Amino acid sequence: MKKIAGSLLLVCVLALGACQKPSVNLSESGIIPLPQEITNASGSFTLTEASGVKLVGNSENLTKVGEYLAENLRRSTGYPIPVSFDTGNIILELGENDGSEAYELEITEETIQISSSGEAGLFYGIQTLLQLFPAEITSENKLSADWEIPQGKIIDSPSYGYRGSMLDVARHFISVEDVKYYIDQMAKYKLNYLHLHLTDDQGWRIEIKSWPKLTEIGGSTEVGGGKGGFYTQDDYKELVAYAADRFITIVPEVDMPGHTNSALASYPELNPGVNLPDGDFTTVNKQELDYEMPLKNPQASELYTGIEVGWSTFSSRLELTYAFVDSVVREISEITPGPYFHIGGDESHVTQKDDYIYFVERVQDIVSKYGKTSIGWDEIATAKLLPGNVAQFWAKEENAKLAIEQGNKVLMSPAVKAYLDMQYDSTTRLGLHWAAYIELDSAYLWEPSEFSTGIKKENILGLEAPLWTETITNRQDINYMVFPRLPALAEVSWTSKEKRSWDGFSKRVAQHGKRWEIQGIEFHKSPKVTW
Ligand code: TNX
Repeated sequence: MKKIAGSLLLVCVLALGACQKPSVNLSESGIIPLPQEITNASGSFTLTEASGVKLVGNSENLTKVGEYLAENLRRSTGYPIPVSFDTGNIILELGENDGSEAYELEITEETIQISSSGEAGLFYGIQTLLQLFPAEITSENKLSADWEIPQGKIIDSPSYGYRGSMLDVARHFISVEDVKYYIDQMAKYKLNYLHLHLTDDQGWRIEIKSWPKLTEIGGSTEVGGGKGGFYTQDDYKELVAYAADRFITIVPEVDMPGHTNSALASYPELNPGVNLPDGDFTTVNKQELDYEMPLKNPQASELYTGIEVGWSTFSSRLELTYAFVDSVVREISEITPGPYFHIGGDESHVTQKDDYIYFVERVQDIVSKYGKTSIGWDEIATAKLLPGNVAQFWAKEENAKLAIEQGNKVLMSPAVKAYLDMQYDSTTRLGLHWAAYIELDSAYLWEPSEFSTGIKKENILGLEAPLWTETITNRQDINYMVFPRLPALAEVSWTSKEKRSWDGFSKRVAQHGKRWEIQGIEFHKSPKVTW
């Protein structure tokens, strides 16, 4: 046997590469999320100095999509990889241009062809293709490797339309550069929505031109007392564009009426005040408010750098609150091409129930006036939701069910499965554990449409994995919490339940570990996986 293999090798060497050495099957290449259908064929395709990308079809962004692929191949191979409408052995073929996310990828000895009727589908086909090359393809620097991939065919499409992640840029500010890095990581796993939690008690992170103190004062600190920071509207537009080039839609969140201390610290007049019997005015506990009184002498609250939740609130019966919200929603909506505006609504523990409902209903109207659809944390379903608005299930099943009873959809982010800030186990150096310890197998082993009776597939918009940042301060921390759980959750949202298995995923994720090492990503080496 050894002898035969040896002489085969010799023949191959003599034939200068014309002979195809047996490589791993397409189905063993370690693709995450797992495609719906993989057909193996024998033989392989090899990328060479002469390879190039050929575009077929008609769309504004086709060249950009082709360049994305070429750029990702050039970096590590050092090959020129030209992109043109004339020639090339890697063909990107766009059909109708109907926005489809489904794609087909066919690899023969001579060519690679990715076909889709949507630019997004082509982009996902590209992500699959990049994962087929040896791990070295992910290197930032030129390396030499055998750039060979197995022949075969993949037919693929997503299970859920909304596949997202959230970054809390309020508790600790995250730089434009690091958000772009996160977008790049999300793109590799075919995620398509990035929710930015832009405001919270500890910080206001988005410039509002008509209320400039929000960032000047409210953006000036963060958890632990660091210097905080904020995005100018130009920064935000840059993020929106960077994400769009990777088929990711930004969902901005302004969390209210609770979680609003940074705004209340910036503008005294947003704080409750009251007319005392002696004619003096001061701030008081909201329960004692006379809502009809004009406010005098309101005091700004103090900036906050701790991690308690549920203690701040806007004044629900104060008209100025809605003038404020109107400006904020208008300015952010103007620079947000995506359909959604996230209004927060969680943990408003010091807002009276009727005030909370009144607030949510008025804010939904404002969001709709500016052409956006509201998403809110599951508590918003205690109010009357506008048609099409979405409740993001994080804690309370009964709230998700209230949304469904009203005919609205649910975005699934159950904290016990989808929260990327939960510790893996009691020894994890970062993170919280109020919901659960979430080891990789736990993050992987669930199905959104079976999580709770009463929340069925047709009620679900999709899945989102939030990363809260009370304990997370930099890119290294982010990497440690999201790798390998983000790819696990991406697979839960992309691949249909029948195709998924822990056994298969744990083998594929180990292959990705090698890629992360090449990229310098310090990930959690889950003890459940043989790395
Ligand atoms: C709960 S989840 C919160 C956040 C915290 C998070 C920490 C949600 C809607 N609210 O304010 O950051 O827990 O895990």
